[in-house]
Amino acid sequence: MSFETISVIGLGYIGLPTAAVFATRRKNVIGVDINQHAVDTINRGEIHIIEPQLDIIVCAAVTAGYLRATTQPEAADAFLIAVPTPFKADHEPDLGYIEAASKSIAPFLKQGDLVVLESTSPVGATEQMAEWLADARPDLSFPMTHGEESDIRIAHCPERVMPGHVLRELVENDRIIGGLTAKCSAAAVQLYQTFVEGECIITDVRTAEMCKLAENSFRDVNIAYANELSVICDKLKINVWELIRLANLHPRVNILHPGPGVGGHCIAVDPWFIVSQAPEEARLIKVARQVNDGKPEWVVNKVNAAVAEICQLTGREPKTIKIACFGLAFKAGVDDLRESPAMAITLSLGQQYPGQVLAVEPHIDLVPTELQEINVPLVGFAEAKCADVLLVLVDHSEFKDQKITLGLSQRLLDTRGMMHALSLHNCG
Ligand code: SAJ
Repeated sequence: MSFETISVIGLGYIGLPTAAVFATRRKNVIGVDINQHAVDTINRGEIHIIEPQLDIIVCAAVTAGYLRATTQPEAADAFLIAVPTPFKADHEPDLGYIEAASKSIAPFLKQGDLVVLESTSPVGATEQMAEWLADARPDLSFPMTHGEESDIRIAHCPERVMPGHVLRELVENDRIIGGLTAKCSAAAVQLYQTFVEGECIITDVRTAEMCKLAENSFRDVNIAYANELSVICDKLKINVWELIRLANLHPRVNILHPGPGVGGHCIAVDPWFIVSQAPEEARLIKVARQVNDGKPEWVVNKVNAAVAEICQLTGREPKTIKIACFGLAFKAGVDDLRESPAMAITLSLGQQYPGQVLAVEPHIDLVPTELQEINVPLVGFAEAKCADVLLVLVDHSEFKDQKITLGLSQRLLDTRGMMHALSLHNCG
């Protein structure tokens, strides 16, 4: 089996780095995306997302002719599907992008091809994908009906890389590979061994799907514990950062960091896939989601209390109070605003205090449309630090070295605990 031409469907935060890494191993990579802007940008050797080092390897791969992007799928030896799996309004998983991607590649499948689902998916999604492909190609045989003798091999190999460290983790992390049959798994292992230096560990397809969901839910539950602790500490007038530092001196305790909530397209989403499939059983997982989802509102209430306090102290009207939000991204060091609690909080404050909210986001040049619509400008650190309420939402390294001397009527609300030495009012 040899995979000389590899097609990656979905050129986002996972698909593009994966395509580029295959290209650096001199594979012919066809990247497919429905977004014409992304395709054009990549074909110029540039990137449409921020990820350290990615610009360099995409540029090199495109210039050397190993990576090419297109909006229309083409024939390949292996297809990797790396499209989003969001949830619908009721938290039910939305497999619409996987369905569309499957149907778009189906006409190009030929005997011996491998199709790998990389997108984080609810249990059963890979089997569903195989059904969509089989329905579209009755002339080919699939593992569900033909087992090891099938024309097409199908596997799930969830991506597990950390935004900001994608290129290193893609190569170094172990991969969980769940094929529909042993031959499917073996084919997928061979494909990933092109660049993966970690172990490629084989399991069954449903365990592979659940493994990824369990990892992210584990983190969500642990962050929820830190977030709940921060709310309790605020009520009991205890510095949560000091508390966690001390508790973590215990050899078997490792409490994570409280924050303004949990964002990103993974940890805030994936636990719902488990809840939707086991609603009676996934009690802790569901409550953790609710605790983390409730944190932005708690932060907004802390801002309201700070505004009221400043007004009482100075006799000013609430409508004269300026609020500066430090950070919009879902976490430090990235430009990604998806499911960002910092964005949700800034939007909520911008609506409540029209014309009074400023945002600082060193990773973004253009004001996001939602903020533009409610008149929240992007400003520099120097301007923002003169606001009345300084609300730290993201622990970007760019903020860490900045000096702030708070005036008597200024309030610092530091949801990330990064400026707490300066803080007068230090909410967790
Ligand atoms: N967060 C906290 N406190 C913490 C840690 C994180 O509030 O102590 C917040 C972050 O600020 C952010 C959110 O949680 O809003 C998620 O950030 P993260 O750094 O924990 O995770 P992601 O979403 O960037 O990446 C996760 C990773 N999963 C795990 O660590 C188990 C990554 O390995 C996965 O590949 C990725 O999800 C994914 O794609 O599923």
